Amino acid sequence: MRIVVLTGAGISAESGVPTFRDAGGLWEGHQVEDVATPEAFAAQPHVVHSFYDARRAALRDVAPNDAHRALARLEAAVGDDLLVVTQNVDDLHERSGSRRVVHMHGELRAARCLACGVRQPWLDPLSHLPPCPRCGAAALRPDVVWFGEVPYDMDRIEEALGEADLFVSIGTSGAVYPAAGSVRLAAAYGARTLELNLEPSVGSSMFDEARQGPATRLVPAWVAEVLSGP
Ligand code: BV8
Repeated sequence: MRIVVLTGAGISAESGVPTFRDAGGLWEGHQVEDVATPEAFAAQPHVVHSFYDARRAALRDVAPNDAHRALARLEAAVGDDLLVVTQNVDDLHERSGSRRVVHMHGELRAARCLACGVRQPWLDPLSHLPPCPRCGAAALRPDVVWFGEVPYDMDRIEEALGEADLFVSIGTSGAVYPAAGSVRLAAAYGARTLELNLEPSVGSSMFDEARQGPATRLVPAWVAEVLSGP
């Protein structure tokens, strides 16, 4: 059975990573327009850099939770039959042992050079405008996908959705496209669809089944079901 899982901020919430839209979430600290758009970066690069520098540094204080670990267990059991597509820019899927992870909105622990275009792992701050290791230009930006920018790996994601027997959405409000359109695409190609979320998302009604609860309870239970199934 081929499974595609889409995760959002809700899967990292119990690890202590703030979500975007719940009370006290990241967007509350900053207006979306202030930090997650190329226009904001062009107008006030230091505000945007400090927003991402703070989130990159905060990764050192968080750890994967039982939901991330359950997905890594599932991948260990089914291998290439599972693909995790994440909207998250944290590295908790990788740190829990998942190998097959697509970061459609990029990663905090990477930088992209606006001069030579190279994308590279990056763990340090960017706000002091360090030189690009490849070309030397002081032109590095966070390697995340902002509003109005094209998400990464859309071809691979759409191909996987087209071949999926089961699509599971975990911890996302379904507010942002094209990620939020994944359930419709998967269903159109005949996949069964399941939502695991703290509360019904915007698109809950598009799923064959929607379960509510914390990811650290719902995801291990669902993985146990899959691993004990036929
Ligand atoms: C694009 C990276 C063209 C950066 C992010 C008008 C209508 C429709 C669409 C648009 C429109 N105007 C513009 C658009 C397009 C726009 C968009 O969708 N805007 C929205 C706001 C209307 N999209 C874009 O610009 C995208 N690009 O469209 O390009 C294109 C498209 C396709 C092909 C070619 C060209 C790019 C969007 C990417 C933006 N970057 N992040 C960063 O991280 O700073 S978005 C960011 O918010 C996340 O990555 C995620 O995608 C998104 C939503 O966040 P969630 O992960 O869902 O988190 P949220 O807080 O919202 O929800 C958390 C959920 O978890 C909740 O439901 C909660 O109940 C639940 N939860 C909480 N705790 C738990 C839990 N669940 C379980 N357990 C818990 N413990």
